[in-house]
Amino acid sequence: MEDMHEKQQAMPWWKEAIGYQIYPKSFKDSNGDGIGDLQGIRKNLRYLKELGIDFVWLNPVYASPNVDNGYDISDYQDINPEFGTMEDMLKLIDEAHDLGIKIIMDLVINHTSDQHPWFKEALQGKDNPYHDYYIWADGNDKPNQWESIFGGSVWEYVPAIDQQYLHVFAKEQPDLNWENPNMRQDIYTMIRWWLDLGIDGFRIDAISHIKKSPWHTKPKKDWAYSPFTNVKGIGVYLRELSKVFKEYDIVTVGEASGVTAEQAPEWVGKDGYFNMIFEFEHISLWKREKNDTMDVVALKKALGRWQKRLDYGQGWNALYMENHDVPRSVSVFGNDQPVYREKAATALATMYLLLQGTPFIYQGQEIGMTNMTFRSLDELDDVTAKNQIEELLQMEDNEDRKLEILELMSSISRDNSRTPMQWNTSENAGFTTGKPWMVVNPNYTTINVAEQTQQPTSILSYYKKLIQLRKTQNIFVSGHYHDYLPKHPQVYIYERFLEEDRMLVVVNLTKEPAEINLPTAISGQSWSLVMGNHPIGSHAADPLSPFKQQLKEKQKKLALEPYEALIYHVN
Ligand code: TEU
Ligand code: CA
Repeated sequence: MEDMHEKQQAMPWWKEAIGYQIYPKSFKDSNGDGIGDLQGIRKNLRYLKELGIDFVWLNPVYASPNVDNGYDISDYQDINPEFGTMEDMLKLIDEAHDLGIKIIMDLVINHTSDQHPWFKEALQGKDNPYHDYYIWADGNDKPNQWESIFGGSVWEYVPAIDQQYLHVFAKEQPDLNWENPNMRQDIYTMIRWWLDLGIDGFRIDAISHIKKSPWHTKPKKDWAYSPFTNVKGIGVYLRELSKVFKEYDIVTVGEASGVTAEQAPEWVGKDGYFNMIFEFEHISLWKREKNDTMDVVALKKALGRWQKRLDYGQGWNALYMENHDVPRSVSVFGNDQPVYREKAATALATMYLLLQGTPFIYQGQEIGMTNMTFRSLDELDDVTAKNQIEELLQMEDNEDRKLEILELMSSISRDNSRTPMQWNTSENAGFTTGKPWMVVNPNYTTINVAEQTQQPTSILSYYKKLIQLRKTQNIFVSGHYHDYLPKHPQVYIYERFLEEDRMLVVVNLTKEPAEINLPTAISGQSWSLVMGNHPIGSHAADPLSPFKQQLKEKQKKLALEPYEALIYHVN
């Protein structure tokens, strides 16, 4: 009894949970102004419940001039009127809780908006108490050549006070000075205020950038952002921040670019700064060219490295294939041609959802939404896309050039994942009755929630089944990880095991058929098929060949269809 109690206590809710990321601006508009809003989310909580979601991460909904779609916050304790009111927010939290869904918010504390009252005060000059909330250098000579993540220099000159401030992102996003204890205390007060309102945690934005190197530091050869990414000594601030979090029973997910698997236990181990992080290693492997093939071996290596480094209680991690900063996974890790799309989407789902960690699904991923073919440069909205376009057009500005850029943006832009959620076949995909703030992908007529809800062989139905499988088989939460055939160029094959119990996940990540030689560790036993993506999409009519229902003891080979995914349980 004692033992069981301990066991139960040792399993925090977020290890068994499935997260869902909502980009509020593009999720659902409730009042016809073309902009998604909190009411729109409230109306669709049931949809999330049926999908099997336990908690939602909301991209920023705070007051903001929207230079970077809410990642430039002008008031941390207010809601952007485009999205609704504080009352709507409280209702959303309540209604979600009634359905057993938790809500976590985005916490953007590397920087504020240049419209934040602190920054406006800071601009008054050195004597202002808020001046030191930001990072300054005297005069107009750049102290270094550091490049901003959004392009251009990190320094912006303010003639009125003859000083420059540092911004890692857009110039309208000045970086906060974490060396200032008053600034830190103000941030902690704000954090407690939200947590006292009853939210269930935070996704902490760009947190690996809060510490900067001494000004004279040069970027590493292959990495322009190294002087302000995961800089030595950052742990002092993260430790202090994590103490505030630990006052509450919440989940924290740090966005941690530049953190390596080797360093991960310090970040997400038992006494880590966060419960989990979004690592960048695997996600940066997407293919940038339309007809490129993904490097399966590299992907397995990246995912596997993190799995192994955090296994056996060394830590925990977030699992994800998509978010609002990267193109759609089916387009860049899979294949969005109609013949392959459904298979590829479900293959990717099978691959990552059954790893060790807490899975996140990005809105629309569960129906296999694809990248957008942008038709004119005006259709792009993202601040980084605009900067890039401007830069590219400076080199050469003509119609051919524009077409080239359009094609490039249609494969790499963050806007690919920000097109409105595709609910049904009515106008604007059922996202809005007005004019959508951002182009709707015309493929909504074939890719949408309403139709996939009806179809038992849809991507959406597959996600539901997969989520239920994960929820009913504890081995997927508590089991260890082992992968096989790391050099196989097409197939990801890994096992989750817990004592005598074993589950095997086999996924062909390419559009070619594949064959694997089963290692003796697998062929030493017989296995039965639990689930697969065989009846999904274009191959729906083919019966599953009988030999796939079982892996017989001593079986030597297994053949896979393009993007086929199979899950076996040891007999
Ligand atoms: O993204 C941050 C981000 O992309 C960097 O942390 C990352 O370090 C970079 O790609 C390094 O190469 C977050 C949000 O997700 C994004 O939408 C915001 O635009 C950004 O922060 C600024 O707040
Ligand atoms: Ca609206």
